[in-house]
Amino acid sequence: MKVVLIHGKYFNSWEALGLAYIGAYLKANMENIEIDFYQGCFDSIDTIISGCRGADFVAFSCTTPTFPFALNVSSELKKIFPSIKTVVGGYHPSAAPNECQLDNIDHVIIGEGEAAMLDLLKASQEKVIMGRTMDFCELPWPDRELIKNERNIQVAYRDNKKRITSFQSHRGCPFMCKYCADGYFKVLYGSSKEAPVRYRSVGDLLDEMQHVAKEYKLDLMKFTDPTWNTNINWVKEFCKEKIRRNFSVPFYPNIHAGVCTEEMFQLMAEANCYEIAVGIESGSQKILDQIGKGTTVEKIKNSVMLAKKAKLLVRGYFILGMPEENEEDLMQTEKLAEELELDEYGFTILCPYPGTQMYDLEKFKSINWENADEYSNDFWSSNHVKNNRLKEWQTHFIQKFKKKLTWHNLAIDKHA
Ligand code: B12
Repeated sequence: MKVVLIHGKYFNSWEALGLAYIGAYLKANMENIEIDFYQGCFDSIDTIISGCRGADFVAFSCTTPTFPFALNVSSELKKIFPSIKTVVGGYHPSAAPNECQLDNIDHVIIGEGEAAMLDLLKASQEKVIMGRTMDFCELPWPDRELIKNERNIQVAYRDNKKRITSFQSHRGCPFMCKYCADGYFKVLYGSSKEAPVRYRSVGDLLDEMQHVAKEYKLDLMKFTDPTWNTNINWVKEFCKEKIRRNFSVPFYPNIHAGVCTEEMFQLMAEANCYEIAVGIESGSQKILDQIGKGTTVEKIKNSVMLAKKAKLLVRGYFILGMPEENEEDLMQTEKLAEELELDEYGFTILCPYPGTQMYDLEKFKSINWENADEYSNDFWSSNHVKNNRLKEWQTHFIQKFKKKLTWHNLAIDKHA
């Protein structure tokens, strides 16, 4: 059987880790399977289509912005190879399965894709398939050769002068943030809102990291986990084991400010954590409470102070335009941003992607999601602040923190 896995077209220094897991799982559990991989930001549509010749299944990994690409390629494919079965999976199909049941899509998979893909290849004829949660002990390491990880590392090197790639340390998120598809609705887990958090064993994760760091000569390791420190004991165990192994390649995780201690940051620094990224979102306690962030302004201040004390670099992300946000809340965000004196700043405007509590199918029917995002968002307004005013605020923040912007905000600034 021939299967082709396709990752969307999106500027990308991040590898298609989800497809690398699926590819590895299929190879481990099926005999006589040939798997190819293409990624829209590196491979032309012609290359992808000719690579699909002879395929039984062509499966696309889709976020909302990359779903139109999948639709386009599958329509082209069906014209040339009508017998190929097309499959979509990932966050967009999981969040909006009904909107994905279209003419040129044969199967829609909701949730984690490894076991569901295997079932589909072996027998299932269902149009919509519900994936099951996977335990790390049944998952082989992601197949980085299959997904041509070196290409992504080269993009990272071009942009940062560092060879960087990412790892997954756990699945599921215990937080309930309303603006995140992994938070309030937990879209990979159906409507049950139950997302059992599964941690990888520290030993297995570090084995993979050491292997990949050596094989790909990494300078820095990132994590795909939207929040890396959901369990302080796990973090401490990871750091202690990394130190014990004398494994010195630096790492860079996303940190939730509500779950930090001085000891945790000190250990992270000792384990060679290079920088942390913190989703601060807002300086207004009212807004933090409304979005279900699970932390307080005081905890944010304290955690940033402790991280700096441990000599970690701190990047902070802020989201403007939460539903109940008003001018006063935005002023509080500005005050907090100044006070924290971060090393890097990112300022976005809320984007109500499917799977977030702010998504409204009727209201956002005409949005072209390929171009709409939180960095240059032309349509979202809070209940009190109109879109053009939110954009003024974003420009104001960008100007104010000009010397310390993340690359994505810098790119907008250059085009302004
Ligand atoms: C790391 C990350 C990124 C990286 C890129 C990751 C990549 N490889 O492309 C960066 C920082 C660049 C990024 C950018 C963006 N991201 Co992002 N990102 C994430 C994050 C934190 C982790 C994704 C990840 O790698 N997970 C680990 C891998 C192993 O799992 P996975 O990819 O989810 O794959 C599993 C399942 O989804 C499923 N699956 C995936 N593909 C397929 C395909 C098939 C056929 C099947 C059957 C199953 C399947 O099975 C996999 C294995 O179990 C998620 C949130 C999260 N908690 O996961 C948001 C998330 C996916 N991102 C999101 C968004 C919106 C974006 C951006 C649009 C933001 C922006 N404007 O910049 C872009 C779009 C990027 C894109 N490629 O489409 C949203 C998607 C919501 C939606 N409705 O689509 C998420 C859910 C966060 C959120 N805000 O809610 N992102």
